[in-house]
Amino acid sequence: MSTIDELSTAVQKGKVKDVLALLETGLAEGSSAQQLLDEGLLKGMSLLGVRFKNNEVFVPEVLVAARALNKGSEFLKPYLIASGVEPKGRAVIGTVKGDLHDIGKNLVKMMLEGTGFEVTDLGVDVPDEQFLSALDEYQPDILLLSALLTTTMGQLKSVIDTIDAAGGRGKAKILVGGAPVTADFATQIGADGYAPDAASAAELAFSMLELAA
Ligand code: B1M
Repeated sequence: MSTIDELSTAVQKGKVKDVLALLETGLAEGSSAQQLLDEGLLKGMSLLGVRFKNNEVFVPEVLVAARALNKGSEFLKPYLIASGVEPKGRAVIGTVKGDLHDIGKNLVKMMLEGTGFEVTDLGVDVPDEQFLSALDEYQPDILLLSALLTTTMGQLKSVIDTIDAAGGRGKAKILVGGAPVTADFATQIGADGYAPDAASAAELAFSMLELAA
């Protein structure tokens, strides 16, 4: 089995030590950090996701796999992002209320840091009011909202409505994303932008910052 395939298997089994060792081996063999992330770590989680959907594995197994994936992507962080980037803007990110998924959010955060954002992470299951108060507390240029469930997509609108009702609109650009979210949905709920993946979220945030400058 190739190192990348072993990596995918180690994520599915939630073996943190093996994941870290295989990442070192993969880098030493000449694989790129992006390849190890996409074809190893994320592919492993995607395969596990299919088994999760088919009720072949359950929440505890998926949780240990998520932990292994998060540890693995933290390890890859210095290889994925340019070092020594000066902070160019501020961002606040979080997963909306009712939603505990954080792997995608963590990747978006990592990419934002790589493009020179100072990022405050509010975590998961974040109430609308906390996003609202973060606008004054951290004064971000960009507010990023992540939702992974069809049942929590509506919460994106609820956060935007809460900010609008409090007169907070215009304090920061609001970007939304997550697997079930689409560009059309983002427009419908009045978001300022949508990105399908972590790298394009960072690019879009950066271009919004440049436009505002
Ligand atoms: Co959940 N889960 N889960 N889960 N889980 C999904 C999302 C699901 C598709 C699985 C399935 O049934 N096939 C399904 C959702 C179905 C739906 O709504 N249509 C599902 C379900 C149903 C559930 C529960 C309800 C299961 C249950 O309890 N019966 C439950 C809900 C809990 C809750 O949130 N309240 C639940 C729980 C969990 C765990 C806690 C066990 C765990 C999360 C652990 C964690 O995150 N720390 C988990 C996981 C890991 C998954 C899967 C397997 C993997 C998700 C993931 O991290 N993918 C997932 C199945 C799958 O995706 N194949 C599944 C990798 C990650 C990199 O991708 O997050 O999409 P993603 O991020 C992408 C883009 O979406 C984008 O960038 C990233 C890539 O670059 N992106 C943004 C994300 N946020 C962005 C923000 C942006 C821009 C882009 O700008 C602001």
